[in-house]
Amino acid sequence: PNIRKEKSMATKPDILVVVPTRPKQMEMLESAYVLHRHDKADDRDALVKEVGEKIRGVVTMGSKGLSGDLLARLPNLEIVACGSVGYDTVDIDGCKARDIPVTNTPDVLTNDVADVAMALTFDIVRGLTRGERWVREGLWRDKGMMPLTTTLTGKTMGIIGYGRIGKAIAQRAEAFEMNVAYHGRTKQDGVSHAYFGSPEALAQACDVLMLACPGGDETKGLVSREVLQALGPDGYVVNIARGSVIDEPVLLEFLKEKKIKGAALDVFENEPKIDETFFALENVVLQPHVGSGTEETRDAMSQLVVDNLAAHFAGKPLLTPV
Ligand code: 8YV
Repeated sequence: PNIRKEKSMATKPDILVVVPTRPKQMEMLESAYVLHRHDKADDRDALVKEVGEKIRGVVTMGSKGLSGDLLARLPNLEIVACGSVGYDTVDIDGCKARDIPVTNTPDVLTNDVADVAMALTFDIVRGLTRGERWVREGLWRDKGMMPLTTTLTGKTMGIIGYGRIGKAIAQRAEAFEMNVAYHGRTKQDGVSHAYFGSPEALAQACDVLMLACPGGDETKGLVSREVLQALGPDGYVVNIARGSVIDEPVLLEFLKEKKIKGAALDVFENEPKIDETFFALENVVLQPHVGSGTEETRDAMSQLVVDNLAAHFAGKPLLTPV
């Protein structure tokens, strides 16, 4: 029996864990595979040198992804299971060139991310966390009422990136009696919301510019000086996508000089060591990348990592290939 056990152990595929899943799913992975913990290794380079050749799968998330350098050191890699919907940090071109499938986690996080998008919108426009500070810091007591804010009713939300998450945000905005317009690479059929052919045109037409598009090279700096200028001094920007979508130094300049009214941000360049210029600004709401951050949703995202790997090693179709 010992021999049989050893043999079945020996056939377990070797997996490199760049970013772990939730604990329950890590246990599932531990029983099905031989895990090599890149995330925990003191000397990552030595680990990859030692096990790189035998790695058949990578488990990761958007925060770290899979770099081209690391990919090149995994010559027998068969699959990358990314535990987030965004995979802009995975070297997709490198994977494509080697026919290595990549999976992500669409759908399961849509509602939670859209909830945070709407909460951020509500917060920056109605001044919720500002009001919180007003109370806590004794300003209510010492100065009286907080300055009035702005109504959401009847305002227009312009959504850049009209995919699953963008549409779920649109639904929520409508529940707040906002108008909705969108910009994406193409005008979508069967959609009642107004389409704008450029980010500038959308920014010009809306009060709240909502970013819900993928990150990566294609959308880098999409929200440029011109777009923020078009949004104007009464406009707000809300970002639940990726920090890279906004030209951040320009955004900071516009916030400092009040050339836009405010920004509510769940994502930044250089997370978690974000530009500390943000800390001193009154006209921002800042969140530590929590869009999908509920236990239920993170479990579901982790389960997709487990299920996609299982499908791959069973020779079955992947559940959520990118
Ligand atoms: C993750 C996300 O928390 O799914 C995504 O694309 O941004 C988040 O759900 C993030 O990628 C953590 O690494």
